[in-house]
Amino acid sequence: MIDVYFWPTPNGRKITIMLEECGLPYKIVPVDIGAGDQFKPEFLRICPNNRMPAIVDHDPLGGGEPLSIFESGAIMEYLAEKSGKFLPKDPAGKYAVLQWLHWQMANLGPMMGNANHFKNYAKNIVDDPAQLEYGQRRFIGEVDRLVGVMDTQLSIHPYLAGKEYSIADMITWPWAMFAGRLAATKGENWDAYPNVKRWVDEVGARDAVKRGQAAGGDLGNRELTPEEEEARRKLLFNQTNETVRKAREAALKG
Ligand SMILES: N[C@@H](CCC(=O)N[C@@H](CS)C(=O)NCC(=O)O)C(=O)O
Repeated sequence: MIDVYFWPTPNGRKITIMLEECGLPYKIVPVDIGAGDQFKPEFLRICPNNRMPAIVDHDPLGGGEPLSIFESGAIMEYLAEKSGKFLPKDPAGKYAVLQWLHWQMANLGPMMGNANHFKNYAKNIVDDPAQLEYGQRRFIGEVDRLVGVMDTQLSIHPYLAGKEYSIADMITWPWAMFAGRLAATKGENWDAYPNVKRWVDEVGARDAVKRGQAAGGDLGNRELTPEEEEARRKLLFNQTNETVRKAREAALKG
């Protein structure tokens, strides 16, 4: 059984989608990131970076003690190796997939996260409209460039790594499905990315993707009070060297 430390966000859903695709049994362990569960000692002992997702495999590849892994890219590689699915074994095929997987981890995910921050959250934090405007221009601009890179690739190939659906598609899809909304000033607009839209729809129509996307969907549904919203903002946007160091040191002592 694999425990998945999870909250229903794009990074969490990468893992439930992959687990559904490869049919490995799993159990969701909720990590309410708005309530501070990512700072609980039991979670920090698994994930030093106080970010979900993470997994603990109680029947790990190679046997032995339960294995814990954090960072969604590493988890996807592990699950592909364990199941023998969605990551070719020949070097050319394998690295065709891994280069796109790392592209998502280092580029699309962080840039979309920052674009979302400046578009939807920063107005409650930043007073200076010029700062807000610059943040939006910088990160939404970079998202536009990255989705353009994807769109060109998907105009040549059905999937990101070529002919075969792989973990590169699964890791990118939960973020890329928001590209039309993030790039548009209002509503949703896919005009600039028709090939990404074709792929978003095609991947989204897979039964396992639907199940992975729906998993844990009842978590995080509750409407927060203004006080809870304020506490959540403080928790998510005020983390420093000192706060994370103290929490992890306490976790390791406990
Ligand atoms: N690079 C990490 C990013 C994970 C990440 O950013 N997770 C967010 C939710 S999507 C989180 O746990 N945030 C908690 C916090 O900001 O304290 C991965 O891909 O696993």
